[in-house]
Amino acid sequence: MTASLPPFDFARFQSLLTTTLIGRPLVYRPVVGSTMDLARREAAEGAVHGTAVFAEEQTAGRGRRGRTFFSPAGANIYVTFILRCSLELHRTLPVRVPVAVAEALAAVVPEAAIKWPNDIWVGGLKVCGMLIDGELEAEGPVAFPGIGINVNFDPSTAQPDLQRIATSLAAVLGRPVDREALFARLCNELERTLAAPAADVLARYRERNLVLGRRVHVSPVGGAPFEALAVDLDDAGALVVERDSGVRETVTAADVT
Ligand code: BT5
Repeated sequence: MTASLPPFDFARFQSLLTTTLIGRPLVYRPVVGSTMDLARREAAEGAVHGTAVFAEEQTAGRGRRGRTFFSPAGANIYVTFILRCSLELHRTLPVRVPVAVAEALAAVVPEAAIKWPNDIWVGGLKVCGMLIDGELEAEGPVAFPGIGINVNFDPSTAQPDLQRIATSLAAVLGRPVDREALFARLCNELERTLAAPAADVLARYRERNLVLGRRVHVSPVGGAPFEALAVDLDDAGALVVERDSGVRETVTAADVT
């Protein structure tokens, strides 16, 4: 399968990139363990703000809480950005990154929506997962948003436990998707969203989310699971929920399994 894949079209990607910083430079690898680890190494060696670490395939792609993110070759997108940003901006990345990704994907599949805290779903199936790591280096804070998008390869066709969980954009559309154009759009959206006022980004999140106004199941680490109504989102990406008793509380991504 790998041999027949078209190679990454750098010229096309670059011609569609309108950013000044995000996606410049692009560190490209055919195969890595995880782009999260390679991005950390690149940052430790001085990689500039905006660098994108991109792989065709990951042999140890990861999700939250030690879970695996299945990352086969197949013209998908597995990328970690290196963002040298203030702690203030870093705090809001759990809102900014999903908004940028969802808007980029929605240009291809309009129904793409954010499933709090870190997925993009289409028709009840996951097409994208995100993970945001951080590090305090001597030169300042660095954030590592990692984004995995099933663009042309549907992982559920190769991984039986992802059936009824995952799909790809191409499977939804019934045709191949221009991955380089999508990736350039993602970089462009990310640059725009990082610069936008927090209130605007929150409004965009609310427009494109699958959770607000719905009942959610919360499984706090070390606490009893409960059901509640998701009523709002704060600017750091925590979910405000209302229990049946009327009591409101804030739930973070760490509180859900
Ligand atoms: C995530 O975790 O969804 C975060 C995924 C982040 C992946 C990117 S790829 C680039 C960068 N490098 C990395 O190593 N990671 C980042 P979580 O919410 O924990 O979801 C993990 C769960 O999603 C798994 O337990 C599966 O149920 C499901 N899953 C695994 N692979 C998938 C895939 N390719 N597509 C959709 N769902 C998947």
